[in-house]
Amino acid sequence: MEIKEKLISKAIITTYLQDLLNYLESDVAIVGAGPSGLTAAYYLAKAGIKTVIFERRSNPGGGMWAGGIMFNHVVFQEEAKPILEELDIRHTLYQPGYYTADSVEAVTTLTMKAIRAGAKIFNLVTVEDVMVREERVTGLVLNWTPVKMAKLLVDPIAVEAKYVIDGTGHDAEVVSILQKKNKVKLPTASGEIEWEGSMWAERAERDTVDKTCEVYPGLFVAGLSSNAVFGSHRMGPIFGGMLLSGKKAADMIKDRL
Ligand code: 48F
Repeated sequence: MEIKEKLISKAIITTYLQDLLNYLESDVAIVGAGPSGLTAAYYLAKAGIKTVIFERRSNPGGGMWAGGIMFNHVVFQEEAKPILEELDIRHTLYQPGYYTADSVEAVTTLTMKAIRAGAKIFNLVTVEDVMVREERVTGLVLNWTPVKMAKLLVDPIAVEAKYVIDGTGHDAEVVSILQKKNKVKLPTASGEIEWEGSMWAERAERDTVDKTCEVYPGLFVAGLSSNAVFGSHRMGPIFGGMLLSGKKAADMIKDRL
C-alpha cells in the first residue's frame, strides 16, 4: 500500500476539528485530567452525560504517575476499594484498610476507562479564563499550552458547558481565575480561597470528599482543588480521596442534570 503523508495530515486535521467542533458545547467540562477529574469523567460519561476534559500537559494522570518520591506505587484506603474494583485497577492488601496499586497501572486504567465510557480528553490545552453570565459559570476559555509557555500573544477560544469541574489540584486554577477576575464570594470562611495547609493525610482525605461541592453556580471543585479552596491539608501519595471526590462531583452533577 502506498502511504501519502498528505493523507496522514488530512486524517488528523479533519478528525481533530470534528472533535473540537463537537465539544464547543458539552454538559460537563472538567479542567485537569488528574485522578479526581478522570474519575468524575468516568462516572459522568458512564451515565450518558456529554463530558470533556481539558488537560494542560500532554499526558493525563496529574500527580498520580510518580507515587511517592518517584517510588511508583500509590496507596488507597478501604473506602476507595469499590471504585478500584469497578475500574478494575488491581490492588494488593498491605495492612487492614491500606491497599497498594502500581501508579502507572492506576493512571492508565483510569484514563482508558474514562475515555471508553465516552469522555473526551483534549490534552495540551490550558484553561486560562472562565465565562460568567448572570452570576453563573457558563464555559471555559482555552489556549494551547505551548502558547502559554512561550508567552505568545495569541487570543484564546471559548467553549460552553452546563457545569464545570475544577480538578486542577493544588492551585485550584479555575476558582482562582473566577475569584480574581469576577470578585465573587465563595462559600468558605473568608469568602475567598483559603489555600491548602501542611500535610495531614487523615484530615485531608476526609475533607477532599466532604468539601467537594458547587462553589459557585455552575462550578464544582473536586480533588485537591477542594482542599485548596476550603483551606484543608495536603495528603501526599494516598489517592482514595481523589477517586471518591471525583465520584461525588459526578453524582452531584448527575442529580442536577
Ligand atoms: O494535581 P492533580 O493530580 O489533581 P487531583 O486530581 O489529584 C491530586 C493528586 O494527584 C496529588 C495528591 C493526592 O494524593 O497529593 O497531588 O486533585 O491533577 C491536576 C491536573 O490539572 C492540570 C494539571 O496539568 C494536572 O494534570 N491542570 C492544572 N491547571 C490547569 C490544568 C489548567 N489551567 N488548564 C488545564 N489543565
